[in-house]
Amino acid sequence: MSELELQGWTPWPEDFARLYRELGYWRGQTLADLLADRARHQPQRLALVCGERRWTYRELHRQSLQLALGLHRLGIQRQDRVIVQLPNVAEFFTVCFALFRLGALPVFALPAHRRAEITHFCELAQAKAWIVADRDGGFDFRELARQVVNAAPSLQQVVVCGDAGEFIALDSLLATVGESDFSRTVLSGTDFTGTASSATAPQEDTTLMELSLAEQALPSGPAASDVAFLQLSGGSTGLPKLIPRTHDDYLYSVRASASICELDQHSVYLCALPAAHNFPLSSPGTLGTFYTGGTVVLARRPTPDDCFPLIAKEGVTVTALVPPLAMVWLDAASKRKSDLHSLQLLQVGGARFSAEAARRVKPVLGCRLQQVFGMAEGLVNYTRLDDTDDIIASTQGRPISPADEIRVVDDEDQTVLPGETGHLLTRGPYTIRGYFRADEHNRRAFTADGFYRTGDIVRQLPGGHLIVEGRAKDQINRGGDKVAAEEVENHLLAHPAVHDAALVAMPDAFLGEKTCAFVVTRGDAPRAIELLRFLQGRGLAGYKIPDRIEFIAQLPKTGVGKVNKRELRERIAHRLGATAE
Ligand code: OOB
Repeated sequence: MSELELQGWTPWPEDFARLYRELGYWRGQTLADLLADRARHQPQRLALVCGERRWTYRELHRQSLQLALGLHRLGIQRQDRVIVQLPNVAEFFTVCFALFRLGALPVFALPAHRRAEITHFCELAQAKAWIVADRDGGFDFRELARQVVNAAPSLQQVVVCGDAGEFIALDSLLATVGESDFSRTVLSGTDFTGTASSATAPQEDTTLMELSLAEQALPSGPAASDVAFLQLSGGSTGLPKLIPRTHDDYLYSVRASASICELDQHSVYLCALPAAHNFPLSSPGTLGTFYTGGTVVLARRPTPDDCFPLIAKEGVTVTALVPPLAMVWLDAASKRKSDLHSLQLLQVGGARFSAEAARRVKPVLGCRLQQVFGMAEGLVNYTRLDDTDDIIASTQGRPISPADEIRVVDDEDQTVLPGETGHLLTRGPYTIRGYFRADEHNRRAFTADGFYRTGDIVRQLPGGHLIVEGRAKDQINRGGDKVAAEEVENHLLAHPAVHDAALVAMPDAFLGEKTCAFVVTRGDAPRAIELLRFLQGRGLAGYKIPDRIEFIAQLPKTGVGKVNKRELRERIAHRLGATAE
Protein backbone atom coordinates (compact mmCIF):
# COMPACT_ATOMS: atom_id res chain seq x y z
CA MET A 1 0.00 0.00 0.00
CA SER A 2 2.72 2.44 1.01
CA GLU A 3 4.38 2.39 -2.39
CA LEU A 4 0.99 3.33 -3.86
CA GLU A 5 0.69 6.30 -1.53
CA LEU A 6 1.13 9.50 -3.52
CA GLN A 7 3.97 11.57 -2.14
CA GLY A 8 4.00 15.33 -2.15
CA TRP A 9 0.46 16.42 -1.43
CA THR A 10 -1.22 17.80 1.67
CA PRO A 11 -4.37 15.99 2.76
CA TRP A 12 -6.98 17.77 4.86
CA PRO A 13 -6.38 17.43 8.60
CA GLU A 14 -8.20 14.41 10.02
CA ASP A 15 -10.76 16.44 12.01
CA PHE A 16 -11.78 18.39 8.89
CA ALA A 17 -11.97 15.24 6.79
CA ARG A 18 -14.19 13.63 9.42
CA LEU A 19 -16.46 16.66 9.50
CA TYR A 20 -16.80 16.81 5.71
CA ARG A 21 -17.74 13.13 5.70
CA GLU A 22 -20.20 13.53 8.54
CA LEU A 23 -21.86 16.43 6.76
CA GLY A 24 -22.30 14.22 3.71
CA TYR A 25 -20.02 16.25 1.46
CA TRP A 26 -17.50 13.48 0.95
CA ARG A 27 -19.37 10.33 0.09
CA GLY A 28 -16.68 7.82 -0.78
CA GLN A 29 -17.53 7.83 -4.47
CA THR A 30 -14.89 8.05 -7.21
CA LEU A 31 -15.14 9.84 -10.54
CA ALA A 32 -15.10 6.41 -12.21
CA ASP A 33 -18.11 5.39 -10.08
CA LEU A 34 -19.96 8.44 -11.39
CA LEU A 35 -19.93 7.12 -14.94
CA ALA A 36 -20.47 3.49 -13.93
CA ASP A 37 -23.58 4.54 -11.96
CA ARG A 38 -25.03 6.42 -14.92
CA ALA A 39 -24.28 3.51 -17.26
CA ARG A 40 -26.15 1.24 -14.86
CA HIS A 41 -29.15 3.48 -14.31
CA GLN A 42 -29.69 4.94 -17.76
CA PRO A 43 -27.56 2.95 -20.20
CA GLN A 44 -29.35 4.07 -23.33
CA ARG A 45 -29.45 7.81 -22.70
CA LEU A 46 -27.29 10.05 -24.81
CA ALA A 47 -24.18 11.02 -22.86
CA LEU A 48 -21.89 12.66 -25.38
CA VAL A 49 -21.97 14.29 -28.80
CA CYS A 50 -18.76 15.03 -30.71
CA GLY A 51 -19.41 16.10 -34.29
CA GLU A 52 -21.30 13.26 -35.94
CA ARG A 53 -20.29 10.76 -33.25
CA ARG A 54 -22.62 9.93 -30.35
CA TRP A 55 -22.21 7.88 -27.18
CA THR A 56 -24.83 6.50 -24.84
CA TYR A 57 -23.83 6.21 -21.20
CA ARG A 58 -23.21 2.51 -21.57
CA GLU A 59 -21.11 3.00 -24.68
CA LEU A 60 -19.03 5.69 -23.00
CA HIS A 61 -18.55 3.48 -19.97
CA ARG A 62 -17.65 0.49 -22.12
CA GLN A 63 -15.03 2.38 -24.11
CA SER A 64 -13.57 3.86 -20.94
CA LEU A 65 -13.19 0.40 -19.43
CA GLN A 66 -11.66 -0.96 -22.62
CA LEU A 67 -9.23 1.89 -22.63
CA ALA A 68 -8.48 1.37 -18.95
CA LEU A 69 -7.54 -2.19 -19.77
CA GLY A 70 -5.45 -1.09 -22.73
CA LEU A 71 -3.61 1.46 -20.61
CA HIS A 72 -3.18 -1.07 -17.83
CA ARG A 73 -1.51 -3.45 -20.28
CA LEU A 74 0.72 -0.63 -21.37
CA GLY A 75 1.93 -0.49 -17.80
CA ILE A 76 -0.11 2.41 -16.43
CA GLN A 77 -0.79 1.78 -12.76
CA ARG A 78 -2.54 3.32 -9.83
CA GLN A 79 -0.96 6.66 -8.84
CA ASP A 80 0.98 6.97 -12.10
CA ARG A 81 0.82 10.45 -13.60
CA VAL A 82 -0.30 10.80 -17.21
CA ILE A 83 -0.26 14.13 -19.04
CA VAL A 84 -3.56 14.55 -20.86
CA GLN A 85 -3.44 17.20 -23.57
CA LEU A 86 -6.43 16.89 -25.85
CA PRO A 87 -8.70 19.33 -27.64
CA ASN A 88 -12.48 19.11 -27.19
CA VAL A 89 -12.91 15.59 -28.52
CA ALA A 90 -14.79 12.64 -27.05
CA GLU A 91 -11.51 10.84 -26.36
CA PHE A 92 -10.79 13.40 -23.65
CA PHE A 93 -13.54 11.74 -21.60
CA THR A 94 -12.81 8.10 -22.38
CA VAL A 95 -9.18 8.79 -21.45
CA CYS A 96 -10.07 10.59 -18.21
CA PHE A 97 -12.57 7.97 -17.06
CA ALA A 98 -10.10 5.20 -17.96
CA LEU A 99 -7.40 6.85 -15.87
CA PHE A 100 -9.86 7.52 -13.02
CA ARG A 101 -10.79 3.82 -13.07
CA LEU A 102 -7.15 2.80 -12.85
CA GLY A 103 -6.44 5.35 -10.17
CA ALA A 104 -3.81 6.89 -12.44
CA LEU A 105 -3.71 10.68 -12.32
CA PRO A 106 -4.39 12.79 -15.40
CA VAL A 107 -2.26 15.93 -15.40
CA PHE A 108 -4.43 18.40 -17.28
CA ALA A 109 -2.45 20.32 -19.86
CA LEU A 110 -4.11 22.82 -22.18
CA PRO A 111 -3.95 22.42 -25.97
CA ALA A 112 -2.05 25.73 -26.04
CA HIS A 113 0.84 24.33 -23.99
CA ARG A 114 4.14 23.71 -25.70
CA ARG A 115 7.57 22.29 -24.93
CA ALA A 116 8.32 24.51 -21.93
CA GLU A 117 5.10 23.65 -20.13
CA ILE A 118 4.92 19.96 -21.05
CA THR A 119 8.52 19.19 -20.07
CA HIS A 120 7.96 21.03 -16.80
CA PHE A 121 4.80 19.02 -16.05
CA CYS A 122 6.59 15.79 -16.96
CA GLU A 123 9.40 16.59 -14.58
CA LEU A 124 7.31 17.93 -11.70
CA ALA A 125 4.80 15.08 -11.87
CA GLN A 126 7.33 12.45 -13.00
CA ALA A 127 4.78 11.58 -15.67
CA LYS A 128 4.98 8.11 -17.16
CA ALA A 129 2.85 8.80 -20.23
CA TRP A 130 1.48 11.64 -22.31
CA ILE A 131 -1.79 11.37 -24.22
CA VAL A 132 -2.04 13.95 -26.95
CA ALA A 133 -3.80 14.69 -30.26
CA ASP A 134 -1.97 14.24 -33.56
CA ARG A 135 -2.68 17.81 -34.62
CA ASP A 136 -4.83 20.65 -33.44
CA GLY A 137 -5.27 24.18 -34.71
CA GLY A 138 -2.57 23.69 -37.34
CA PHE A 139 -0.02 22.47 -34.78
CA ASP A 140 1.58 19.03 -35.02
CA PHE A 141 1.92 17.56 -31.53
CA ARG A 142 3.94 14.59 -32.79
CA GLU A 143 6.67 17.06 -33.69
CA LEU A 144 6.51 18.36 -30.12
CA ALA A 145 6.51 14.81 -28.78
CA ARG A 146 9.80 14.08 -30.55
CA GLN A 147 11.38 16.96 -28.66
CA VAL A 148 9.73 16.22 -25.34
CA VAL A 149 10.66 12.53 -25.13
CA ASN A 150 14.33 13.50 -25.24
CA ALA A 151 13.90 16.14 -22.55
CA ALA A 152 11.70 14.14 -20.15
CA PRO A 153 13.37 10.95 -18.86
CA SER A 154 10.32 9.82 -16.85
CA LEU A 155 8.18 9.65 -19.97
CA GLN A 156 7.83 6.06 -21.16
CA GLN A 157 4.88 6.24 -23.53
CA VAL A 158 3.38 8.79 -25.88
CA VAL A 159 -0.16 7.89 -26.89
CA VAL A 160 -1.61 9.80 -29.83
CA CYS A 161 -5.27 10.36 -30.61
CA GLY A 162 -5.48 10.20 -34.41
CA ASP A 163 -2.59 9.46 -36.76
CA ALA A 164 0.06 8.26 -34.31
CA GLY A 165 3.16 8.11 -36.52
CA GLU A 166 5.87 6.27 -34.57
CA PHE A 167 3.91 6.63 -31.30
CA ILE A 168 1.13 4.48 -29.84
CA ALA A 169 -2.29 5.00 -31.39
CA LEU A 170 -5.01 5.57 -28.81
CA ASP A 171 -7.42 3.52 -30.93
CA SER A 172 -5.08 0.53 -30.86
CA LEU A 173 -5.45 0.43 -27.07
CA LEU A 174 -9.20 0.22 -27.45
CA ALA A 175 -9.11 -2.45 -30.11
CA THR A 176 -6.83 -4.90 -28.34
CA VAL A 177 -9.15 -5.32 -25.41
CA GLY A 178 -12.64 -6.36 -26.43
CA GLU A 179 -11.89 -8.83 -29.16
CA SER A 180 -9.02 -10.83 -27.74
CA ASP A 181 -10.47 -11.11 -24.25
CA PHE A 182 -13.80 -11.99 -25.69
CA SER A 183 -12.53 -14.77 -27.94
CA ARG A 184 -10.06 -16.03 -25.38
CA THR A 185 -12.76 -16.41 -22.77
CA VAL A 186 -15.24 -17.92 -25.19
CA LEU A 187 -12.68 -20.47 -26.30
CA SER A 188 -11.89 -21.41 -22.72
CA GLY A 189 -15.59 -22.03 -22.23
CA THR A 190 -16.42 -19.44 -19.59
CA ASP A 191 -20.11 -19.30 -18.82
CA PHE A 192 -21.59 -15.86 -19.27
CA THR A 193 -25.13 -16.56 -18.26
CA GLY A 194 -24.65 -14.92 -14.91
CA THR A 195 -23.71 -11.58 -16.43
CA ALA A 196 -25.83 -11.23 -19.54
CA SER A 197 -29.56 -11.21 -19.04
CA SER A 198 -31.42 -13.49 -21.43
CA ALA A 199 -33.93 -10.71 -22.14
CA THR A 200 -31.35 -8.46 -23.79
CA ALA A 201 -30.59 -8.29 -27.50
CA PRO A 202 -27.53 -10.21 -28.73
CA GLN A 203 -25.56 -7.02 -29.24
CA GLU A 204 -26.37 -5.87 -25.74
CA ASP A 205 -25.31 -9.27 -24.40
CA THR A 206 -21.95 -8.71 -25.97
CA THR A 207 -21.66 -5.27 -24.43
CA LEU A 208 -22.56 -6.51 -20.99
CA MET A 209 -20.11 -9.35 -21.31
CA GLU A 210 -17.42 -6.99 -22.40
CA LEU A 211 -18.16 -4.68 -19.51
CA SER A 212 -17.99 -7.46 -17.03
CA LEU A 213 -14.85 -8.94 -18.57
CA ALA A 214 -13.10 -5.63 -18.54
CA GLU A 215 -14.06 -5.08 -14.90
CA GLN A 216 -12.74 -8.51 -13.98
CA ALA A 217 -9.49 -8.00 -15.84
CA LEU A 218 -8.81 -4.65 -14.18
CA PRO A 219 -7.04 -4.24 -10.86
CA SER A 220 -9.03 -2.66 -8.03
CA GLY A 221 -9.59 1.07 -8.39
CA PRO A 222 -8.55 3.99 -6.23
CA ALA A 223 -10.05 5.11 -2.92
CA ALA A 224 -12.29 8.16 -3.03
CA SER A 225 -9.92 9.93 -0.66
CA ASP A 226 -7.05 9.51 -3.17
CA VAL A 227 -5.89 12.28 -5.45
CA ALA A 228 -7.85 11.89 -8.70
CA PHE A 229 -5.87 14.24 -10.95
CA LEU A 230 -3.52 17.19 -11.03
CA GLN A 231 -5.07 20.42 -12.27
CA LEU A 232 -3.09 23.46 -13.44
CA SER A 233 -2.73 26.56 -11.39
CA GLY A 234 -2.86 29.97 -13.07
CA GLY A 235 0.19 30.70 -10.99
CA SER A 236 2.09 33.82 -10.17
CA THR A 237 5.57 32.45 -9.59
CA GLY A 238 8.37 31.17 -11.81
CA LEU A 239 7.03 27.75 -12.73
CA PRO A 240 3.44 26.52 -13.04
CA LYS A 241 2.12 24.64 -10.00
CA LEU A 242 0.00 21.51 -9.96
CA ILE A 243 -3.18 21.18 -7.91
CA PRO A 244 -4.01 17.80 -6.37
CA ARG A 245 -7.79 17.22 -6.24
CA THR A 246 -9.28 14.13 -4.64
CA HIS A 247 -12.29 12.16 -5.92
CA ASP A 248 -14.17 13.03 -2.73
CA ASP A 249 -13.58 16.76 -2.80
CA TYR A 250 -14.03 17.23 -6.53
CA LEU A 251 -17.22 15.20 -6.71
CA TYR A 252 -18.68 17.25 -3.91
CA SER A 253 -18.11 20.45 -5.87
CA VAL A 254 -19.55 18.79 -8.99
CA ARG A 255 -22.71 17.56 -7.23
CA ALA A 256 -23.31 20.81 -5.41
CA SER A 257 -22.68 22.84 -8.58
CA ALA A 258 -25.12 20.72 -10.57
CA SER A 259 -27.72 21.31 -7.90
CA ILE A 260 -27.15 25.09 -7.77
CA CYS A 261 -27.42 25.27 -11.57
CA GLU A 262 -30.46 22.96 -11.53
CA LEU A 263 -29.04 20.49 -14.02
CA ASP A 264 -31.03 17.32 -14.64
CA GLN A 265 -31.21 14.51 -17.17
CA HIS A 266 -32.72 16.88 -19.72
CA SER A 267 -29.80 19.29 -19.52
CA VAL A 268 -27.69 19.63 -22.65
CA TYR A 269 -24.34 21.20 -21.81
CA LEU A 270 -22.24 22.75 -24.56
CA CYS A 271 -18.54 22.47 -23.75
CA ALA A 272 -17.06 25.40 -25.65
CA LEU A 273 -14.10 26.26 -23.39
CA PRO A 274 -11.10 23.88 -23.26
CA ALA A 275 -12.52 20.73 -21.66
CA ALA A 276 -9.65 20.28 -19.20
CA HIS A 277 -10.18 23.65 -17.54
CA ASN A 278 -11.83 23.53 -14.15
CA PHE A 279 -14.75 25.76 -15.20
CA PRO A 280 -16.17 23.60 -18.04
CA LEU A 281 -15.04 20.41 -16.28
CA SER A 282 -16.76 20.81 -12.95
CA SER A 283 -18.64 24.06 -12.49
CA PRO A 284 -20.90 22.11 -13.05
CA GLY A 285 -19.62 21.54 -16.57
CA THR A 286 -19.26 18.21 -18.28
CA LEU A 287 -18.86 16.18 -15.08
CA GLY A 288 -21.93 17.85 -13.54
CA THR A 289 -23.88 16.99 -16.68
CA PHE A 290 -22.75 13.35 -16.60
CA TYR A 291 -23.59 13.24 -12.90
CA THR A 292 -27.19 14.25 -13.57
CA GLY A 293 -27.50 12.07 -16.67
CA GLY A 294 -27.74 14.91 -19.19
CA THR A 295 -25.95 15.25 -22.53
CA VAL A 296 -22.57 16.86 -23.17
CA VAL A 297 -22.08 18.45 -26.60
CA LEU A 298 -18.48 19.25 -27.56
CA ALA A 299 -17.58 22.30 -29.63
CA ARG A 300 -14.19 22.29 -31.32
CA ARG A 301 -14.05 26.08 -31.17
CA PRO A 302 -15.98 28.51 -28.97
CA THR A 303 -16.95 30.87 -31.80
CA PRO A 304 -20.57 31.72 -32.68
CA ASP A 305 -19.96 30.13 -36.10
CA ASP A 306 -19.23 26.79 -34.44
CA CYS A 307 -21.51 27.05 -31.44
CA PHE A 308 -24.75 28.67 -32.60
CA PRO A 309 -25.59 25.88 -35.08
CA LEU A 310 -24.75 23.30 -32.39
CA ILE A 311 -27.08 25.01 -29.92
CA ALA A 312 -29.93 24.88 -32.44
CA LYS A 313 -29.20 21.33 -33.62
CA GLU A 314 -28.65 19.67 -30.25
CA GLY A 315 -31.03 21.78 -28.17
CA VAL A 316 -28.29 23.05 -25.88
CA THR A 317 -29.68 24.34 -22.57
CA VAL A 318 -26.56 25.56 -20.76
CA THR A 319 -23.01 26.63 -21.55
CA ALA A 320 -20.03 28.44 -20.04
CA LEU A 321 -17.87 31.19 -21.49
CA VAL A 322 -15.11 33.59 -20.48
CA PRO A 323 -16.02 37.30 -20.76
CA PRO A 324 -14.36 38.07 -24.14
CA LEU A 325 -16.24 35.17 -25.73
CA ALA A 326 -19.49 36.26 -24.11
CA MET A 327 -18.95 39.66 -25.74
CA VAL A 328 -18.40 38.03 -29.14
CA TRP A 329 -21.56 35.96 -28.69
CA LEU A 330 -23.57 39.04 -27.69
CA ASP A 331 -22.28 40.88 -30.70
CA ALA A 332 -23.02 38.02 -33.10
CA ALA A 333 -26.50 37.34 -31.70
CA SER A 334 -27.50 40.98 -31.98
CA LYS A 335 -26.38 41.14 -35.62
CA ARG A 336 -27.64 37.90 -37.09
CA LYS A 337 -30.75 35.80 -36.75
CA SER A 338 -29.84 32.75 -34.70
CA ASP A 339 -31.97 30.06 -33.16
CA LEU A 340 -30.83 30.06 -29.55
CA HIS A 341 -34.24 29.44 -28.00
CA SER A 342 -33.20 26.24 -26.21
CA LEU A 343 -30.50 28.06 -24.24
CA GLN A 344 -31.63 28.66 -20.67
CA LEU A 345 -28.45 29.56 -18.85
CA LEU A 346 -25.20 31.24 -19.84
CA GLN A 347 -22.43 31.05 -17.28
CA VAL A 348 -19.68 33.64 -17.49
CA GLY A 349 -16.51 33.48 -15.42
CA GLY A 350 -12.75 33.16 -15.34
CA ALA A 351 -12.23 36.91 -15.50
CA ARG A 352 -14.16 40.05 -14.66
CA PHE A 353 -17.40 40.49 -16.62
CA SER A 354 -18.60 44.09 -16.77
CA ALA A 355 -22.02 44.85 -15.32
CA GLU A 356 -23.01 46.57 -18.60
CA ALA A 357 -22.28 43.46 -20.66
CA ALA A 358 -23.97 41.33 -18.00
CA ARG A 359 -27.19 43.28 -18.37
CA ARG A 360 -27.26 42.62 -22.14
CA VAL A 361 -27.28 38.83 -21.80
CA LYS A 362 -31.00 38.32 -21.17
CA PRO A 363 -32.32 40.74 -23.83
CA VAL A 364 -29.83 39.66 -26.51
CA LEU A 365 -29.38 35.92 -25.94
CA GLY A 366 -32.76 35.28 -24.35
CA CYS A 367 -31.35 33.29 -21.43
CA ARG A 368 -30.41 33.84 -17.82
CA LEU A 369 -26.89 34.83 -16.86
CA GLN A 370 -24.90 33.28 -14.07
CA GLN A 371 -21.60 34.81 -13.00
CA VAL A 372 -18.99 32.32 -11.84
CA PHE A 373 -15.92 33.24 -9.85
CA GLY A 374 -13.84 30.16 -9.29
CA MET A 375 -10.34 28.81 -9.11
CA ALA A 376 -8.76 25.47 -9.91
CA GLU A 377 -7.51 25.38 -6.30
CA GLY A 378 -11.10 24.93 -5.15
CA LEU A 379 -13.55 27.66 -4.12
CA VAL A 380 -16.24 28.40 -6.69
CA ASN A 381 -18.85 31.16 -6.34
CA TYR A 382 -22.07 31.38 -8.32
CA THR A 383 -24.79 33.94 -8.56
CA ARG A 384 -27.93 31.93 -7.86
CA LEU A 385 -30.64 31.43 -10.45
CA ASP A 386 -33.16 33.24 -8.24
CA ASP A 387 -30.90 36.19 -7.39
CA THR A 388 -32.18 39.60 -8.51
CA ASP A 389 -31.04 40.92 -11.89
CA ASP A 390 -29.02 43.49 -10.04
CA ILE A 391 -27.09 40.95 -7.96
CA ILE A 392 -26.49 38.81 -11.06
CA ALA A 393 -25.13 41.75 -13.03
CA SER A 394 -23.02 43.33 -10.32
CA THR A 395 -21.55 40.48 -8.25
CA GLN A 396 -19.45 37.41 -8.93
CA GLY A 397 -21.65 35.16 -6.83
CA ARG A 398 -21.41 33.46 -3.45
CA PRO A 399 -19.67 30.25 -2.39
CA ILE A 400 -21.05 26.82 -3.24
CA SER A 401 -21.01 25.43 0.26
CA PRO A 402 -22.10 26.45 3.74
CA ALA A 403 -18.76 24.93 4.77
CA ASP A 404 -16.74 27.29 2.55
CA GLU A 405 -14.95 29.57 4.99
CA ILE A 406 -14.34 33.05 3.63
CA ARG A 407 -12.01 35.60 5.19
CA VAL A 408 -11.43 39.06 3.80
CA VAL A 409 -8.24 40.48 5.34
CA ASP A 410 -5.84 43.43 5.16
CA ASP A 411 -2.12 43.22 4.37
CA GLU A 412 -1.47 42.05 7.94
CA ASP A 413 -3.98 39.19 7.69
CA GLN A 414 -6.42 41.04 9.97
CA THR A 415 -10.07 40.63 9.07
CA VAL A 416 -11.47 43.85 7.60
CA LEU A 417 -14.83 45.30 8.60
CA PRO A 418 -17.84 43.70 6.89
CA GLY A 419 -18.26 45.09 3.38
CA GLU A 420 -14.74 46.47 3.18
CA THR A 421 -12.28 45.49 0.51
CA GLY A 422 -9.42 43.08 1.24
CA HIS A 423 -7.55 39.91 0.34
CA LEU A 424 -9.71 36.82 -0.08
CA LEU A 425 -8.62 33.80 1.96
CA THR A 426 -10.59 30.58 1.89
CA ARG A 427 -10.74 27.09 3.33
CA GLY A 428 -13.32 24.38 2.79
CA PRO A 429 -14.39 20.90 1.69
CA TYR A 430 -13.09 21.25 -1.88
CA THR A 431 -10.27 23.78 -1.54
CA ILE A 432 -6.78 22.28 -1.49
CA ARG A 433 -4.46 22.53 1.51
CA GLY A 434 -1.30 22.61 -0.60
CA TYR A 435 0.08 22.44 -4.13
CA PHE A 436 1.73 19.27 -5.39
CA ARG A 437 5.43 19.03 -4.47
CA ALA A 438 5.79 22.72 -3.67
CA ASP A 439 6.62 22.91 0.05
CA GLU A 440 8.30 26.28 -0.05
CA HIS A 441 5.60 27.90 -2.14
CA ASN A 442 2.91 26.35 0.07
CA ARG A 443 4.26 28.20 3.10
CA ARG A 444 3.43 31.46 1.32
CA ALA A 445 0.26 30.42 -0.50
CA PHE A 446 -1.51 29.10 2.62
CA THR A 447 -1.93 30.48 6.12
CA ALA A 448 -0.73 28.45 9.10
CA ASP A 449 -4.34 27.36 9.71
CA GLY A 450 -4.80 26.15 6.15
CA PHE A 451 -6.54 29.04 4.37
CA TYR A 452 -5.61 29.40 0.71
CA ARG A 453 -4.45 32.90 -0.25
CA THR A 454 -6.38 33.39 -3.48
CA GLY A 455 -4.52 36.57 -4.45
CA ASP A 456 -7.87 38.15 -5.29
CA ILE A 457 -9.06 41.44 -3.80
CA VAL A 458 -12.75 41.27 -2.96
CA ARG A 459 -15.56 42.82 -1.03
CA GLN A 460 -18.44 40.80 0.43
CA LEU A 461 -22.06 41.92 0.52
CA PRO A 462 -24.25 41.12 3.53
CA GLY A 463 -25.92 38.25 1.61
CA GLY A 464 -22.52 36.61 1.08
CA HIS A 465 -22.01 37.64 -2.54
CA LEU A 466 -18.48 38.58 -3.50
CA ILE A 467 -17.41 41.37 -5.79
CA VAL A 468 -13.95 40.93 -7.29
CA GLU A 469 -12.29 44.34 -7.05
CA GLY A 470 -8.81 43.46 -8.19
CA ARG A 471 -5.84 41.20 -7.75
CA ALA A 472 -2.80 41.20 -5.50
CA LYS A 473 -1.04 38.27 -7.19
CA ASP A 474 1.54 38.87 -9.88
CA GLN A 475 -0.58 37.40 -12.62
CA ILE A 476 -2.19 38.77 -15.76
CA ASN A 477 -5.70 37.58 -16.56
CA ARG A 478 -5.72 37.61 -20.34
CA GLY A 479 -9.44 37.12 -20.93
CA GLY A 480 -9.50 34.06 -18.66
CA ASP A 481 -6.06 32.75 -19.65
CA LYS A 482 -3.79 33.24 -16.66
CA VAL A 483 -0.21 34.39 -17.23
CA ALA A 484 2.24 34.23 -14.32
CA ALA A 485 4.45 37.30 -14.66
CA GLU A 486 7.56 35.75 -13.14
CA GLU A 487 7.40 32.75 -15.46
CA VAL A 488 7.56 34.95 -18.56
CA GLU A 489 10.14 37.27 -16.99
CA ASN A 490 12.44 34.31 -16.36
CA HIS A 491 12.18 33.28 -19.99
CA LEU A 492 13.01 36.83 -21.09
CA LEU A 493 15.97 36.96 -18.72
CA ALA A 494 17.39 33.88 -20.43
CA HIS A 495 18.14 36.06 -23.46
CA PRO A 496 21.79 37.21 -23.34
CA ALA A 497 20.88 40.81 -24.20
CA VAL A 498 18.15 41.13 -21.56
CA HIS A 499 19.37 42.65 -18.34
CA ASP A 500 16.04 43.02 -16.57
CA ALA A 501 12.37 42.43 -17.37
CA ALA A 502 8.93 43.01 -15.84
CA LEU A 503 5.64 41.75 -17.22
CA VAL A 504 2.52 43.76 -16.39
CA ALA A 505 -1.10 43.96 -17.47
CA MET A 506 -2.21 46.59 -19.95
CA PRO A 507 -5.87 47.39 -20.61
CA ASP A 508 -7.48 45.82 -23.65
CA ALA A 509 -10.99 46.43 -24.90
CA PHE A 510 -11.51 42.81 -25.96
CA LEU A 511 -9.54 40.65 -23.51
CA GLY A 512 -9.83 43.00 -20.54
CA GLU A 513 -6.08 42.71 -20.04
CA LYS A 514 -3.13 41.96 -22.25
CA THR A 515 0.51 41.56 -21.34
CA CYS A 516 3.23 44.16 -21.73
CA ALA A 517 6.88 43.32 -21.05
CA PHE A 518 9.15 46.15 -19.95
CA VAL A 519 12.68 45.17 -20.89
CA VAL A 520 16.06 46.61 -19.94
CA THR A 521 18.69 45.52 -22.45
CA ARG A 522 22.47 45.36 -22.35
CA GLY A 523 24.98 45.39 -25.17
CA ASP A 524 23.45 45.25 -28.63
CA ALA A 525 19.74 45.78 -28.03
CA PRO A 526 17.60 43.15 -29.79
CA ARG A 527 14.50 44.20 -31.67
CA ALA A 528 11.13 43.39 -30.11
CA ILE A 529 10.34 40.81 -32.79
CA GLU A 530 13.58 39.02 -32.03
CA LEU A 531 12.65 38.71 -28.36
CA LEU A 532 9.22 37.36 -29.26
CA ARG A 533 10.78 34.76 -31.54
CA PHE A 534 13.22 33.90 -28.77
CA LEU A 535 10.32 33.18 -26.39
CA GLN A 536 8.56 31.11 -29.01
CA GLY A 537 11.79 29.18 -29.55
CA ARG A 538 11.87 28.37 -25.84
CA GLY A 539 8.60 26.51 -26.33
CA LEU A 540 6.28 28.81 -24.43
CA ALA A 541 2.50 28.61 -24.93
CA GLY A 542 1.25 31.30 -27.32
CA TYR A 543 -0.95 33.09 -24.79
CA LYS A 544 2.11 33.73 -22.61
CA ILE A 545 4.09 35.50 -25.34
CA PRO A 546 3.92 39.24 -24.48
CA ASP A 547 1.44 41.25 -26.51
CA ARG A 548 3.79 44.22 -26.41
CA ILE A 549 7.41 44.94 -25.55
CA GLU A 550 8.54 48.30 -24.21
CA PHE A 551 12.25 49.00 -23.90
CA ILE A 552 13.17 51.04 -20.86
CA ALA A 553 16.45 52.34 -19.41
CA GLN A 554 15.77 50.87 -15.97
CA LEU A 555 12.82 49.44 -14.07
CA PRO A 556 11.28 51.79 -11.51
CA LYS A 557 11.65 50.52 -7.93
CA THR A 558 9.54 50.89 -4.80
CA GLY A 559 10.90 52.18 -1.49
CA VAL A 560 11.95 48.65 -0.51
CA GLY A 561 13.68 48.06 -3.82
CA LYS A 562 11.04 45.86 -5.50
CA VAL A 563 10.05 46.53 -9.11
CA ASN A 564 7.25 49.08 -9.05
CA LYS A 565 4.76 47.31 -11.27
CA ARG A 566 1.98 49.73 -10.46
CA GLU A 567 4.01 52.51 -12.05
CA LEU A 568 4.69 50.34 -15.11
CA ARG A 569 1.00 49.52 -15.47
CA GLU A 570 0.12 53.20 -15.24
CA ARG A 571 2.83 54.09 -17.74
CA ILE A 572 1.60 51.67 -20.40
CA ALA A 573 -2.07 52.46 -19.77
CA HIS A 574 -1.28 56.13 -20.19
CA ARG A 575 0.67 55.51 -23.38
CA LEU A 576 -2.15 53.42 -24.84
CA GLY A 577 -4.68 56.06 -23.85
CA ALA A 578 -2.52 58.68 -25.52
CA THR A 579 -2.21 56.72 -28.79
CA ALA A 580 -5.92 55.91 -28.81
CA GLU A 581 -6.85 59.57 -28.97
C1 OOB B 1 -11.06 29.89 -13.08
O1 OOB B 1 -10.01 29.21 -12.53
P1 OOB B 1 -8.46 29.56 -12.73
O2 OOB B 1 -7.74 28.68 -11.80
O3 OOB B 1 -8.10 29.54 -14.17
O4 OOB B 1 -8.28 31.08 -12.29
C2 OOB B 1 -8.65 31.53 -11.01
C3 OOB B 1 -8.55 33.03 -10.93
C4 OOB B 1 -9.20 33.61 -9.69
O5 OOB B 1 -8.36 33.54 -8.57
C5 OOB B 1 -9.45 35.03 -10.16
O6 OOB B 1 -8.27 35.77 -10.11
C6 OOB B 1 -9.84 34.85 -11.60
O7 OOB B 1 -9.26 33.63 -12.01
N1 OOB B 1 -11.29 34.78 -11.80
C7 OOB B 1 -12.13 35.85 -11.84
C8 OOB B 1 -13.42 35.33 -12.07
N2 OOB B 1 -13.32 33.98 -12.15
C9 OOB B 1 -12.02 33.68 -11.98
N3 OOB B 1 -11.91 37.17 -11.70
C10 OOB B 1 -12.99 38.00 -11.80
N4 OOB B 1 -14.25 37.57 -12.02
C11 OOB B 1 -14.51 36.25 -12.16
N5 OOB B 1 -15.79 35.84 -12.37
O8 OOB B 1 -10.91 30.92 -13.71
C12 OOB B 1 -12.40 29.31 -12.82
C13 OOB B 1 -12.52 28.08 -12.20
C14 OOB B 1 -13.78 27.53 -11.98
C15 OOB B 1 -14.90 28.22 -12.38
C16 OOB B 1 -14.79 29.45 -13.00
C17 OOB B 1 -13.53 30.00 -13.22
